[in-house]
Amino acid sequence: MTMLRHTLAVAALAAACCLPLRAHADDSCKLEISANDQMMYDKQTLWVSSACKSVTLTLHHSGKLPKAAMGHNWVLVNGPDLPAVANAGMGAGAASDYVPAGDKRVLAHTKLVGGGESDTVTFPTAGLKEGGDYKFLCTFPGHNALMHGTFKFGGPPS
Ligand SMILES: [Cu+2]
Repeated sequence: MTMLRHTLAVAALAAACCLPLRAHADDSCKLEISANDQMMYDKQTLWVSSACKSVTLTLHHSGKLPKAAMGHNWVLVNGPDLPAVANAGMGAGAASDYVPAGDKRVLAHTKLVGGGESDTVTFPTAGLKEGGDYKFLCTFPGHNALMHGTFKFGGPPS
């Protein structure tokens, strides 16, 4: 009995020890998110391990409407900056994909995509804090009210 309990304890320890190794695999630092013609992302929360030195995110537009009518992008910001970046994005206009050039509040972003298109961005995590308050949004005018979510860097997956 004691022997069995010991064996189980060792097995549990071994499993616990090696789980975080998976976080180092490249694939776990890749994210996918889709947006549609109903002005919705398919995910409200994105998570990556803080072991990721960089993150690669792909935005898919699963709809059919053109970029000018229902364009979507994916913009990463500090939570409190979301409303200001949404406003600044509107001001930047379609030619800039609704992302103000050189805006330090924009931590990462994709291009604006229309129905059937996708875009991928890879960005370093060096400037991100584990457990920080990060949000993502679409800056196409009027979209951020519905199109926003939480980006979690490190901490427990959700
Ligand atoms: Cu959008």
